[in-house]
Amino acid sequence: MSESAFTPRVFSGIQPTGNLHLGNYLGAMKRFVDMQGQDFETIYCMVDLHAVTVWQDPKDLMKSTRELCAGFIAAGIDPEQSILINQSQVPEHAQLAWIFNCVARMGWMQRMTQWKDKAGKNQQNASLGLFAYPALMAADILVYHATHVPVGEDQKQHLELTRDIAIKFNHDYGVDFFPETEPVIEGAATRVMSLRDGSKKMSKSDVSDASRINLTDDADAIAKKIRKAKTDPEALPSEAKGLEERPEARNLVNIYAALNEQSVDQVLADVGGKQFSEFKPMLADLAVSKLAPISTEMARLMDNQDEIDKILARGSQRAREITAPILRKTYDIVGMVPPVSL
Ligand code: AQP
Repeated sequence: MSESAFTPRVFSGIQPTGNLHLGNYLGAMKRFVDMQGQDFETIYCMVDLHAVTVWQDPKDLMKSTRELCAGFIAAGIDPEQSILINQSQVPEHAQLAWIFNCVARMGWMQRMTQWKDKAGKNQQNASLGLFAYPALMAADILVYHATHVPVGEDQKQHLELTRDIAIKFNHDYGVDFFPETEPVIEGAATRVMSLRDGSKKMSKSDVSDASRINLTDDADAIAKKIRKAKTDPEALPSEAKGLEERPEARNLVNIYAALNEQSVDQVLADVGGKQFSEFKPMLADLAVSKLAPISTEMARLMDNQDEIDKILARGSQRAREITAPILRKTYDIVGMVPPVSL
């Protein structure tokens, strides 16, 4: 089916697993805010059902979900303009995921690099939910007939699988029902790397807090982490190709470019030839000026949790106006008898 048959609609999500970081902000949240202002309906989700594919302390999960909602709003998501939800309040996500569990093939799931990375050598002991994670992600997206999904580079393979599931469902049932969703992986910071190791992605689960800038870090912590970030002894080059073999330098320049909404070439035209002793304070000032207002606003919103809970409840009401008819139509296609009124 041609994409134009579907309402332009953006869906994306973040796991409420704590330690929301600069990679989540630049790779995902900032992109979500950019897309909110364009010609799309925008739906953003705290994917709590995904979070429990690995153990979560219940109290931490609740706090992290509210904190993530506060983070979305502090970063610029307007809960009137966009729909903000936590996944477990919209049951159609999990219901459609079951259908997709029956469409997706074991071999497809076994090829997922995130499954291999997260289950590691102990796959027999990993949860069934962790294995089926990409089918739930496909349901998150397709239960809205979402046409575009902004994500970081690490989610590319899951989005390819989402398209495979849509194509197989449409083919198996002889329908043109689910769209082939487009990933939107754009900008200078689609893969922000650890500040301690330029070969590793900045990640919530890294044991070293110095590896990431958390959105809850204050100005002093941000400046200190950037000052201590791993670099090399060379001055910055004047062109992007001079960064090819320098992962840590490239990462800091990418972060600067993304925060300052410039291209890497524009940044290097200004800072080429400078030593890190000069560039790092510039980056720290920029990061503090962009991130400190977000952490201050998050803290303010977290003081009013009732308001956050109401935003999520209202979001799920609005979401279900979209998801309930799409799920019902899916069940009709599959041949499930609908309930009649008694
Ligand atoms: N380092 C990153 N650079 C750019 N984008 C990133 N994202 C995550 N890390 C980076 C993007 O953030 C969105 C939400 O990610 P998530 O929380 O759903 O899952 P994740 O990718 O598993 O996050 P982490 O930090 O890497 O967690 P752990 O440590 O648990 O594995 C996605 O769009 C993702 O691309």
